[in-house]
Amino acid sequence: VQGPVTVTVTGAAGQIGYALLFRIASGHLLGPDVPVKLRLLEITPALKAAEGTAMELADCAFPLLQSVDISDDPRVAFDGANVALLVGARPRTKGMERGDLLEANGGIFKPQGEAINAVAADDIKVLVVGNPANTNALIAQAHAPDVPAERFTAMTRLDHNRAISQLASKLDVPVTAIKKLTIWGNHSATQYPDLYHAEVNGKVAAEQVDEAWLRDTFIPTVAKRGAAIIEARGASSAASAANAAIDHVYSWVNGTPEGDWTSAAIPSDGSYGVPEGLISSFPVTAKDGKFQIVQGLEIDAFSRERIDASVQELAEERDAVRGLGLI
Ligand code: NAX
Repeated sequence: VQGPVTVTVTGAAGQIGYALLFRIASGHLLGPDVPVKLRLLEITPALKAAEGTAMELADCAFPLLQSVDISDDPRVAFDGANVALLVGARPRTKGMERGDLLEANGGIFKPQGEAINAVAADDIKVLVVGNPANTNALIAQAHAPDVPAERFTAMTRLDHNRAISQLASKLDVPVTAIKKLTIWGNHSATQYPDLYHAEVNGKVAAEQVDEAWLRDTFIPTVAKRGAAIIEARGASSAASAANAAIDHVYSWVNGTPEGDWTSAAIPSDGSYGVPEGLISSFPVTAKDGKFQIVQGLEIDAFSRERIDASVQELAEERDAVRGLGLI
């Protein structure tokens, strides 16, 4: 039997936090045999709400949940953390320029990176959910020089799951028929969901749909799904985002199945022409607690153009945070 794993969740009193914590505590993040200690990080005004959530967690009497601690101090919340889910972020408000958004998030992810560097466990794995996720991950990573760079990742698993669901519905097949889907690039409207390497019942997905649907319906539907959810619910994706965060960490820790891969934004090693160090989404497998970029895929001109555009946006975000002195 494995010892307890300490999981820190930031933005714990937010709507994703509310959907996430109960699934972590019930064993879905790490596995049904792994005890969990939860650490919740919130800003001071939200501590009371976090305490309310902790009361509900207690009321579930989850067999795997050993403790819940709440703090507004990153040095306390990340102490001994094995897994950190960085969900809390500064949203873009009306009239906010990109520079202001990046700066506000720098004020969150810089001290969190420093705290992770100082007090987290040696095997810390970080998933950034809070937007702009890829660049927030880059900021946190830059302030944690003692943590191996590849432990900082950002979430594109929700986009991945959305793409699988859209394709399955179009072809009227179960989601389990779809393998090797890839989201490339940034978690933003420029992301590229790739059907040229994806398989449906073992056959190339792009060959089973017409190109106009792929280009004019599928890609924009996946990329703009977040906005469609806001339009319908009056609030942004929460349970599906929490589910994707669970999937990302579960794959990272427990591995991806043979004959399939998933999507995650991880530091580039230069593969597929993505500049080294950018935290960009790739096709990845996971084994022994490590993500690896799937190698050797041929990239056609259609895909190349879209991957390059999204990667270009990531490079611009990196240059902007560099210009602001955040990395
Ligand atoms: P909420 O506004 O409901 O919750 C955010 C919480 O973070 C709040 O409780 C706030 O007090 C807390 N917070 C703010 N600053 C903090 C800090 N410095 N330390 C600790 N906590 C802090 O947002 P929610 O709907 O939960 O979304 C959270 C983030 O996920 C947003 O940035 C959102 O854009 C992002 N998303 C990312 C997705 C992805 O696929 N990567 C999809 C879903 C979601 O939109």
